[in-house]
Amino acid sequence: MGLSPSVLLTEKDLVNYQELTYFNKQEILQAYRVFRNLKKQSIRDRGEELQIPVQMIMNIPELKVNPFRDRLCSVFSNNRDYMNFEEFLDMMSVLSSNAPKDLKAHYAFNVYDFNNDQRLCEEDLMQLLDRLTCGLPNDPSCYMEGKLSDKEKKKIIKEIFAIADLDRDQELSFSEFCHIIDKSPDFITSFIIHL
Ligand SMILES: [Ca+2]
Ligand SMILES: [Ca+2]
Repeated sequence: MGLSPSVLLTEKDLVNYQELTYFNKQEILQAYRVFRNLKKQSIRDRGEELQIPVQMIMNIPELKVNPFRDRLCSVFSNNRDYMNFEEFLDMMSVLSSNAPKDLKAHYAFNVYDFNNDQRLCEEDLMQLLDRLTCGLPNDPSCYMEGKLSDKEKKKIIKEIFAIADLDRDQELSFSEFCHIIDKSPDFITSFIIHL
């Protein structure tokens, strides 16, 4: 169902996208405007499908200040360097305030699982805390000082494990992660943005 760069959304597309996302018609059209505006700056036309470099998507105002924007794009795109409209729409839909908390939790877990092994280990949580407190590493535009020391981070992680690591294997499975989400909603505040 890839969209050609020159084609506007049809009524049928709009109906389909409303079924597949948590967006209404206006929100889908708004997402499409944002996506198509990027096209003006640079596009790669792969056959008939419009694809936008992930690097450009990460710089839209809605994502620019999100400390997980590189991970979000990586989780939602099949081709890690480019995104098509459906992938973009899917990402924005999950990030919207309409998306249910358990769906956000599912994607939050994948985003926080930096080494992609379906578990959150101490190393993943260290990176998570760094990004929550300082922003995106190697990006001066959203990086702030005020980093926690390793000792402070380890203390917090110890507390997280004490609450949520039910089988005591020093890692969080998805179901263990959900305990943290229930107790500390801050963990998914990075998962709500508005178009
Ligand atoms: Ca992991
Ligand atoms: Ca565990």
